[in-house]
Amino acid sequence: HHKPRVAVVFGGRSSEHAISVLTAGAVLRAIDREKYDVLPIGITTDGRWALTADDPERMAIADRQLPTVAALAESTEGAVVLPVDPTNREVVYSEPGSVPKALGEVDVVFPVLHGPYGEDGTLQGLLELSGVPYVGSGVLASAVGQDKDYMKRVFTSFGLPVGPYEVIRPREWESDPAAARRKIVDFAAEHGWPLFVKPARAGSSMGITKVNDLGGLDEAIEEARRHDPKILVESLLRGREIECGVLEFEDGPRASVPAEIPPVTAHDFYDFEAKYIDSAAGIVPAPLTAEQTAKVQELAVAAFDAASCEGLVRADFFLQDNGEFVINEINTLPGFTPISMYPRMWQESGVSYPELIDRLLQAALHRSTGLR
Ligand code: G1L
Repeated sequence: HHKPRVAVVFGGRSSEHAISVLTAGAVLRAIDREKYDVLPIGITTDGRWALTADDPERMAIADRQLPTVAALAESTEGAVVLPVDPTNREVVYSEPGSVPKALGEVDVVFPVLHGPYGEDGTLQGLLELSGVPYVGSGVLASAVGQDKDYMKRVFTSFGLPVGPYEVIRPREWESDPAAARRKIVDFAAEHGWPLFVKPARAGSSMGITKVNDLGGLDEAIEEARRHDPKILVESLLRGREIECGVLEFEDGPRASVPAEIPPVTAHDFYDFEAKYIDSAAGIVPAPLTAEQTAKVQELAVAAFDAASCEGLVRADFFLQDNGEFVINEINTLPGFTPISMYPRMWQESGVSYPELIDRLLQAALHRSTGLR
């Protein structure tokens, strides 16, 4: 019996490639090597999979340069290179003209990938078909977590409070933009300006515009549609931004202490960088009453269950001025550097970063493949 082999899959065809490499570096540093063997598998921005060196020191910002899988692969003598595929189960790599070396069987995949082709269910589907267990949510929950339209529909059907929104589907805009515009104007008449126009499926905060009046609407729609032909319109939710982590324990999901994201002054909303890098700005635990804390923890676990999440989720809320929470979204692969909100909330709840990683790996290894 060998130690379980963990393939940490990172990088990928995402604008958040470098964040993924930084996160994978932190994960590689924190995995218990007495307990697990580790295979770092990078995906280049053009989609090639390669075994990279197990060298977390090089997966960091150096000389003001963001790390990339391509740079890691090129500059690691002998360490890489030919395409590997953990879904082959037996990871094999070879150098040109040499006998392939078997690295052994992958027991579990730790996906450190953001957005399309990483956390949207597609990688999860590939791993299901290959019969490889993996950390985190399955196909359905991952896809729901990536689509703000279906996410809200799922929450609503489970009785969770969501804010007002409208959806403009691709054919609606393409066949009758005037009718779509009217739909949004009616929405604004009911809920007020400003509005946020967002791509329905996109990582982070890209393509989102705050629209103050009718004049800015078309450009905001076009901008959102550059990221996704399906768009969402939401009203501005006034209130405090509260987040809560959910982690699967042996006996089921539990909620962390919540955190508060203070209002950002320099930006109009909590943007990409703030979310992944400067999350040290979040206040953990959030200054809430015992009742408010219990309520948001209950809602976070209910959101985890509503979307059929597995392993972990970060649930983001607004605490409105009337004292009611509304759920804004869930994140099935939340920011995961040691200073990101999700690990910080668990740290404050008594679960350290290495223990968090161990729990996620154990949950994945104990999950059976197939329907559950
Ligand atoms: F622990 C998990 F579930 F495996 C995990 C893996 C990756 C949690 C969160 C993340 N996050 C990311 O990979 C990130 C893309 C948000 C950083 Cl790129």
